[in-house]
Amino acid sequence: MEELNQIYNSVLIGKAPETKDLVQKAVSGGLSVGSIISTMNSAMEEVGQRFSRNEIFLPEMMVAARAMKFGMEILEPRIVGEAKDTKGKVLIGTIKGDLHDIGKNLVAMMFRSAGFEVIDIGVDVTKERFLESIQAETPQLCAISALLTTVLANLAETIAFLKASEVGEKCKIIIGGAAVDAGFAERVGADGYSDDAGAAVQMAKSLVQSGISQI
Ligand code: B12
Repeated sequence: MEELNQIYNSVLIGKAPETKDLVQKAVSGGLSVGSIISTMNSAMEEVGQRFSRNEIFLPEMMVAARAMKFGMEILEPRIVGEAKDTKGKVLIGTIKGDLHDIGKNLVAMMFRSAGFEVIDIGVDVTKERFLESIQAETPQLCAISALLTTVLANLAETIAFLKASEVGEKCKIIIGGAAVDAGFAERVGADGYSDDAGAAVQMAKSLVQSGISQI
């Protein structure tokens, strides 16, 4: 599909205003939000691979991220819409040492669109801040994003810290992001893992329905 190819290339080379225009045209022309997001995700995947092969460097990765964010600005109101009822409350953040937030923001949008109340506490979040925020906000779920392998120790430590705390029994922890997988999630005692924002919402719904009480 020509429009999707154009969006892919525009994100890949980091043309932010052009990406915004192309995404606007694509949605006006009836293309699905899901197909546009997965196209932009594929472009970011390719950006990551080129970065690993030293074909591009940090500035190129930054402009590509900015382009995807511009595209997401058009999609956000279409994803989030008007939630009619509350399915539960989710607190979300990216783990300490990690500044990646595109995936976290996408997961937050999907939760909002499914009727969850979302408290986004940002990036580079310490275990103490996770705990304080959970105590203050009393969510049923805490969602943690991690894209760098260098932050996996922080993530494991944070999960152990929260599980050993007074919120441990009451607030379930789900994790995701390029640095983690289901095996890691199980080893560190997370209650759930997903590699995809849509599937994360389904998992969250079943965790909430399985009778987790609010703190
Ligand atoms: C964009 C990007 C950046 C941008 C981030 C901009 C931003 N505001 O987020 C910038 C340029 C700043 C950046 C910086 C760096 N980056 Co970077 N970055 C990427 C890149 C290309 C894309 C990430 C992205 O946004 N993808 C699109 C989103 C939608 O996908 P996603 O985040 O994976 O999220 C989806 C799922 O994972 C899941 N998900 C995500 N979070 C959660 C949470 C929960 C609870 C759940 C259930 C699901 C879930 O749902 C999302 C939607 O489906 C990746 C490559 C990659 N393949 O991931 C590298 C990558 C993550 N970066 C990498 C590196 C090395 C760095 C730097 C260290 C580079 C440097 N030398 O400085 C710095 C680190 C800065 C820091 N301290 O965080 C490496 C990490 C390698 C590793 N093994 O650790 C990668 C993998 C690139 C590579 N192949 O080498 N980066």
